Amino acid sequence: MTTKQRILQVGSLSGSPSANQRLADGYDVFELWKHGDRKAALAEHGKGITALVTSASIGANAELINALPDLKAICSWGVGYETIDVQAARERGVVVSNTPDVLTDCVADLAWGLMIAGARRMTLGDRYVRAGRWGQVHGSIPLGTRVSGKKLGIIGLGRIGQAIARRGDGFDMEVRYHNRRARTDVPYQYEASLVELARWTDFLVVATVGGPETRHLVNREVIEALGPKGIIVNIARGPVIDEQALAGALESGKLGGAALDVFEHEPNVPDALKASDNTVLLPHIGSASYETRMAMEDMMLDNLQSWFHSGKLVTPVD
Ligand code: 8YV
Repeated sequence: MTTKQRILQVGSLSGSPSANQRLADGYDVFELWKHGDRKAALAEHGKGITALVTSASIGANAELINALPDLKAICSWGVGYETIDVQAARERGVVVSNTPDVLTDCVADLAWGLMIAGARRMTLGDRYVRAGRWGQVHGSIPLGTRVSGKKLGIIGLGRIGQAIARRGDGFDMEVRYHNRRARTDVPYQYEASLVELARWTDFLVVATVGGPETRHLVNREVIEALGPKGIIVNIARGPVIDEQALAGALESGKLGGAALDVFEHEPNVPDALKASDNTVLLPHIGSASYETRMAMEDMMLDNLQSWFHSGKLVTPVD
């Protein structure tokens, strides 16, 4: 009989089809989230644990990393890793993996779904039909705005930003982007100024990484440059947009609309965004298709297995 390797799982991966079960089947899992006093639990059980599993939303801070004296690897389920203190891990010689590529298409698809839903008022129309208002009142919902042939501005032209841009071809859209630096491997025009990109575009899609360096990158000035006819889409991270400024601009009519999958303080969504007819609001479901969540799960488990077998991760970050 082979003894199972011991790992620490920070939180339940309930958004994954079978990750919790596969981890429990393959490993001796210490389930940290089931312990009320996390500090005491780590002090008692932390020694000897060499690998931990977490997710983009659950993360792993420096306190956790440093409470595990034998930790060597962090395997995360999710592509974003701003919630993992990679610097603290690096200082301790701990390697970190994420799940890139496998969710790119689903997140890009959702960005387009949001863009079209926002422009064509799809969720407003849905509410109208469900409320039995179709045929009861004169007229219909207010006219939306055309998507095909319009201008598409993308913030962050990484893997997901590029997948969003490629889909713009099918809609005859001109694409420009803002990024930390201009890319030499894409056919789209770079805008060094985010305000200028917002002023130029019809749809502004946020696809950048999260974390302190992009917090409130989309501020009041950017939002007002996008203007009363512009629509902002966010499939990246909530804090990239100043949510208060966004709500204020929607209320005062200085911004046309917002279609959002992510929020500053998830799962809390400001009442002003919920009250607006010009918003589309989703509960952070960019990667939430069965196929993609399964592929993320496979990749996280592959990293864990590879690290135990060879000391190497399959998809290390950086
Ligand atoms: C995850 C995500 O569903 O991968 C990411 O970075 O934001 C989503 O795909 C979720 O955050 C996992 O915790």
